[in-house]
Amino acid sequence: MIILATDNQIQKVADQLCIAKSVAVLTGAGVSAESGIPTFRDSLTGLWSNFNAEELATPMAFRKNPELVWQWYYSRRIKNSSCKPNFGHLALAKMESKIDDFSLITQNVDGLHQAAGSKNIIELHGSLQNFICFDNHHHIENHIVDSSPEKPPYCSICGSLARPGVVWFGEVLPELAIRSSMEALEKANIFLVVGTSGQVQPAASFGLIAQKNGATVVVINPDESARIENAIFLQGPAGEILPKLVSLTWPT
Ligand code: BJW
Repeated sequence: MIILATDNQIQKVADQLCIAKSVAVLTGAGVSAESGIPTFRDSLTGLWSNFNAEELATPMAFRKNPELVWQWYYSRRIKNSSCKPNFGHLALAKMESKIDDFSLITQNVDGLHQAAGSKNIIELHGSLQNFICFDNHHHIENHIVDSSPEKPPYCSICGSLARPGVVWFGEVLPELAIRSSMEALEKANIFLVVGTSGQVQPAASFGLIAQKNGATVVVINPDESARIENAIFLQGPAGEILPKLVSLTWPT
C-alpha cells in the first residue's frame, strides 16, 4: 500500500510555492508511469523480458548488436506515440503558466511534457523524436526511421548507422542542457524532484546543488528510496500529488 502525503504536508509546500520567484523542476520516468510508459528500472516485459534496460542503453550495446538496440527503441517509439500526458504533466504545464521564472529539466525522452503544453523544457537525455548517425551525429529524417523497424538505416551523408538521439551511459550530456540546468538551479527558490530514482548522474546530483544554492528541495515519489537528505518528501504518485499541489497553490 502506498502512503500518500497529507493535504497538510502539501499545503506547506504550496505556501512556499506561491511566493517563489523562481522554480525549477527535475522529472524522471515516474512522471510518465501513469501514462502507461514503464519506468526505466521496471523490469522489461513481453518480448523484452530477458533484457536489462541498462545494458541496452549504451554505445557498446549498439556496437555489439545494433539491430537489437534499434528494435528496442523502435518499439518504445511506437508505444510512446499512443501515450498521452497525464495529470502530473498537465499540472506542471499549469505551474509554468503561473510562475514567471520556471524551468522544467527532464531526463525523459518521451515528449509528453511538450504534449502537455510545457514550454521551457530542458531535455537532459535527448529525445526519441530525434535520430542521428552513430559516427558523426548527422540528423536522420523521421520518415527514414519509420520505414525501417527491423534494422537501423544508413546515414545518407556518411553511411554510418542511424541511432536514437538520446544520451547513453558513458556519453556526455548536451552542453547547452547542462548549462541551462545549472542556471536554473542557481536561481531557483524551490526545486521539485519528481519521479526519479536518483541513480543516474549527473541529474542525481541536482538536488544537492540546488540545496547548496539555497533552494528548498521537494521530492515527489511513491517510493521512500527516492528521498534526498534535508529535502521535503511528498510521498505518492506524481499524477495525484502535483495536481493537488497546484490547486492548493492557485485555488482558482
Ligand atoms: C513514480 C511513479 C509515479 C514510479 N509518480 N514517481 C558519477 C559516479 C558514478 C557513475 C557516474 C558518475 N558520473 C557519471 C557516471 C556514469 C553514469 C551513471 O550515472 N551511472 C550510474 C548508473 C551509476 N552516467 C552517465 O554515463 C551519464 N554521462 C555522463 O555523466 O557523462 C560524463 C561521464 C561519463 C562517464 C563517467 C564519468 C562522467 C549519462 C547518463 C545517461 C542516462 N541515459 C538513460 C537512457 C536515456 C535514453 C533512454 O531512455 O533509453 O536515461 S539511462 C536511464 O536512467 C534514462 C533515464 O532518464 C535515467 C534516469 O532514470 P529515472 O528517470 O530516474 O527512472 P527510474 O526508472 O530509475 O526511476 C523511476 C522512479 O519513478 C522511481 O523512483 C519510482 O519510484 C518512481 N515512480 N511511479 C512518481 N506514478
